[in-house]
Amino acid sequence: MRITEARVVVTCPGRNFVTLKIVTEDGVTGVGDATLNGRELAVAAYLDDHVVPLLAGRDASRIEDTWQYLYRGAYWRRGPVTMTAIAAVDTALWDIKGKVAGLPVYQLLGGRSREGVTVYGHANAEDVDGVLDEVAHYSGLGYRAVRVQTGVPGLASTYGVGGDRMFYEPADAAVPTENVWSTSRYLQHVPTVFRRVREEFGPRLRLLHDAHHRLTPIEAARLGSSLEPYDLTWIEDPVPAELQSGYRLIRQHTTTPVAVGEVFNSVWDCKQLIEEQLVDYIRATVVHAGGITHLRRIFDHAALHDVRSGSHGATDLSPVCMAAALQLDISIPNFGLQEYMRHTPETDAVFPHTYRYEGGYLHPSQEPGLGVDIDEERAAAFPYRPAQLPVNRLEDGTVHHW
Ligand code: GCO
Ligand code: MG
Repeated sequence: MRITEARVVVTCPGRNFVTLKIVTEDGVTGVGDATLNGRELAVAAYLDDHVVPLLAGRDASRIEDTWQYLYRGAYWRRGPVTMTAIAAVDTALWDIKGKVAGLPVYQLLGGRSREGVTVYGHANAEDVDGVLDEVAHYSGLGYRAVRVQTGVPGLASTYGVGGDRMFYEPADAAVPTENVWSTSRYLQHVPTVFRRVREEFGPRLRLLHDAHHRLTPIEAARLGSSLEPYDLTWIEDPVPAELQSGYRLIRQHTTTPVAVGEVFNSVWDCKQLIEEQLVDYIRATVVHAGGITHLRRIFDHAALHDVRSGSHGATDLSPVCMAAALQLDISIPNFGLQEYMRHTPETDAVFPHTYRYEGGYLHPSQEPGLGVDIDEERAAAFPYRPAQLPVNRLEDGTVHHW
């Protein structure tokens, strides 16, 4: 079954998404997400200029061979742009394989290992009272796990807070917005928030927090130990992901579990953290870590070391990525949690899908393939708009991690 065509669709139904659609000689189509927030056109160009010309005439059934061909064959390996482009091809080929087999992709991955995919939502607000309302809202929707982020007193803006609460979107300007950050204000504030949330909601609700790469290892160790009384499921990205040995120091000081990986692109980025058991959850995604084929490899490696999955699921990952993520989440033995930020109705209309939320779980589509598509006519009505993620500065003006 030969590939006859592959096209890259860039659309902006409220935010930018890049999608690859592959068509076979029998008219079977498959889709893959290729969105890299703030760098969308780099991946679109990589696909258009360097990948699409190689696809025509290839056998669509040879997923592994195509993955190796694009990874090894490029010589210049890894990195977010390359791995996102490979992921899009890989995801689209799994979609095609499922459709040809007449099975949802998770059946090809070994079938269901659980009844549903436990998700966590985002409770974001400027202050503690606001965040208590948001946690109540998610808990009312049936969520069993909630990520809690609030504004920090004395700082004008904070990661994770702002805009529309159900549809948080940080990539908000063509030239990056600048935020101001203070680690000391943050470290003093966060434990007070979780104390209130636990007092209000009791011990059962799972609570999570994202430090978004901003701390040094010893600061992260302090955050972890100050949050121990509130029994968090994880603190996420406590230090910049490049600093893998820094996780050893965090581990020496706290039993608060650690999650990392949304900016990782391959098993090589995860290897040390997994093998030394320096993290508890690995949060790599289908779209940024080489597709279903490679993310499965990462999760299998993690399973050997009792590390669980906790895949990134922000709104900058399209419903195509979510549909693919759920196929893996439902099938792997070491699933942990799946992040779920709702997409806007405009985005849902551009990407019709049949995965569904019910009572704290997402359920993958039962249709052959991934159960998601792109409506190219609707997509064309939303042209690309330049939008970048913010830049962070310390109070004295020094550029810091965002
Ligand atoms: C998360 C992430 C996001 C990222 C965003 C960047 O845990 O959901 O940290 O909020 O900032 O996906 O593109
Ligand atoms: Mg995060």
